[in-house]
Amino acid sequence: MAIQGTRTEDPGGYTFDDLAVVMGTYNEEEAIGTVLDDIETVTDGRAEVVCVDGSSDRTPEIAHDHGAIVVEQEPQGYGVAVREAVLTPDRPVVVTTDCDDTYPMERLPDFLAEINDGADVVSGDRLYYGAEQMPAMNKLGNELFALLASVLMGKRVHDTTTGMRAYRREILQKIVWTENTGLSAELLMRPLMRGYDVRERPIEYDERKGETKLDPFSGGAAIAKSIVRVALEERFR
Ligand SMILES: Nc1nc2c(ncn2[C@@H]2O[C@H](COP(=O)(O)OP(=O)(O)OP(=O)(O)O)[C@@H](O)[C@H]2O)c(=O)[nH]1
Ligand SMILES: [Mg+2]
Repeated sequence: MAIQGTRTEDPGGYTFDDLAVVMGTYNEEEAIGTVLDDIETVTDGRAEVVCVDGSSDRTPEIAHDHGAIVVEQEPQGYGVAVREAVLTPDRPVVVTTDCDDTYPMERLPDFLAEINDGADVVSGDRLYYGAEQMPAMNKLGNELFALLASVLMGKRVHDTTTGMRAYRREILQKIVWTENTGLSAELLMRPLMRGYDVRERPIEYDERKGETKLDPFSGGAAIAKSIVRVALEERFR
C-alpha cells in the first residue's frame, strides 16, 4: 500500500532515530520498493532499515537504492533470516515486518508509542479485524496456532505467527532463539512466558504482493512443533 505524506508526531522517549525496521527478503522485487518507501515516509527517513537477503532477483539492488543495510545470506528459511535481521541493528527498538506489502507501516508510530509506554514487545494481531485478505487456510491455521499456544502457556494470545512486532533490543539480545519457520511464535512466546510486558494490538493485513515463500503444509507442521517445543522448554526452564 503506498502511503502519501502521512506523518505522526514522534511520541516521547524513543524517536524514529532509535528505531530499526528489519526483515528477511527473498525474491520480493514486486513489493520491496513500496515497503521501503512506506517506511521512509512514515519515519521521515529516520529509521534504520535492515534486509537479510537471499534473493536471486533485483530485491537487494532495490534495497540498496533505498538506503537499506543489506546483509547477504544463503536462503535457509524465514527464521534463519529474521534471527540475523533482529540481531543486526544496534538501535534500542527493533520492528520486524515481512517484505511483501502485507503489513501496515503507517502503524510504526503506534508501535513505538507502546514501547515508550513501557511495553517490551508489541505484537500486531492480524486476526482481530478479520484478516479478509489472508488465504482461508492460513487464517484457520493461525487461529489454531494461537489456541494451541494459549492452552500451553495458560495465557490467551490471538496471533502467534504475525510478522509485525516491535521489541526492545535488549530482550532480543538476552534470549537464545532456536526456531526457523516457527521463529515468529517463539519471539512472542519466550518473552511472554518470562514475564515481559507483551501486548497484542490489532492491525490491518493486506493482500500479499508476489509469491509466498512458505509451504502451508510443511510450514504449518513446523510451526505447530515449534509452539509445543518452546512452551515446554519455557515451562521447565
Ligand atoms: N532471506 C530470506 N528471507 C526469507 C526466507 N523465507 C522467507 N523470507 C522472507 O520472510 C518474509 C516472510 O515470508 P512470506 O513468504 O511472506 O511468509 P508468510 O508471511 O508466512 O506467507 P504469505 O501469506 O505468503 O505472506 C518475506 O519477507 C520473505 O521474503 C529465506 O529463506 N531467506
Ligand atoms: Mg508474508
